[in-house]
Amino acid sequence: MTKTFDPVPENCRVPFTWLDGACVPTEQALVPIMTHTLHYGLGAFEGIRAYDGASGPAVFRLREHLERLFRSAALCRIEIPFTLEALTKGCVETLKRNQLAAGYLRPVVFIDDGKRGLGVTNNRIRVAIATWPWGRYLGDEGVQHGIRAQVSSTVRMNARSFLPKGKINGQYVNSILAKRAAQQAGFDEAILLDDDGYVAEATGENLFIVRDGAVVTPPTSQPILEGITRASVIELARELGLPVREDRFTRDTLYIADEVFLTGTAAELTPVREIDGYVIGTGGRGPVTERLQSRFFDAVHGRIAGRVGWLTGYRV
Ligand code: PPE
Repeated sequence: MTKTFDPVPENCRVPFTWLDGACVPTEQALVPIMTHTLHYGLGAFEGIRAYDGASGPAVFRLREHLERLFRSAALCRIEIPFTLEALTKGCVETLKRNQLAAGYLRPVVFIDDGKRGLGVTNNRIRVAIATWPWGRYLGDEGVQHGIRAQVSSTVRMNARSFLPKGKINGQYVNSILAKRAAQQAGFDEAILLDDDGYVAEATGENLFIVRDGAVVTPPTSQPILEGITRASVIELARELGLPVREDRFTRDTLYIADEVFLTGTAAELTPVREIDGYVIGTGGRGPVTERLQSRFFDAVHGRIAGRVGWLTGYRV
């Protein structure tokens, strides 16, 4: 069987990419083969979405995402050679130059070629901001009716060996191994447990369950990414008067939950309708999930007056 691949990378469909301080034509935004981060994975990145909302295009929680980028880099002992303000401008400029009223932004901080080997300390730190239009990460069908997930035999990396609070490039091997195994087994997504057997998160999403009307998600004391969508959904749920708890729970609790959903910038708010063959609730998008999802989409689209502070508007 011959394998086909798409010869045009998704971000090359936009004309400009920000690299080391300015937008350049995307075909010129290239890196050397011996880029340190390509070989060893030490680097930091973000995923940010812009939506064409009620008052025009706006980036959702840009500041929080860039603050996390700085924290992730600091965890790597990498100093980003730009200020938060410069990267804020860079993100907005990248969207504007590409005339994107909505899209996904991917800032990435990486170590350049220079000295070779693990122990390099003075290689240049580079920063790129790519962007592309990105539809529903787990499919239109997934957002509406839910996806099918597998509890992975791959365990979420622990904080003794890794830095789960950092969005660090190489750490994603953990997620991708789980994701590929799940896909090969015919599932859409993998859910990872932590070392102690408690549910941690999915491969690129935080996880919530709904049980007896309460919304429950693993606490940040577990080895999970402190998701910005997670934090936003917690706030929105409380605003709606729903009881929200950050509590540990095990795999069996997932199977008997009334509802399960995932949150992430890429995945937005996606219901899970089946896990390991167990049908969750009624096997579709549950009522609490639907309420929160619609509230979340209202927030990102600037339809909640009290939440426009989450948005950085721009013009294309
Ligand atoms: N956990 C992990 C491991 C994770 O990678 C993400 C984001 C989240 C939780 C949710 O975080 P937040 O986006 O702040 O709500 N995953 C990004 C990567 C997606 C990709 O395929 O790459 C994202 O959603 O942008």
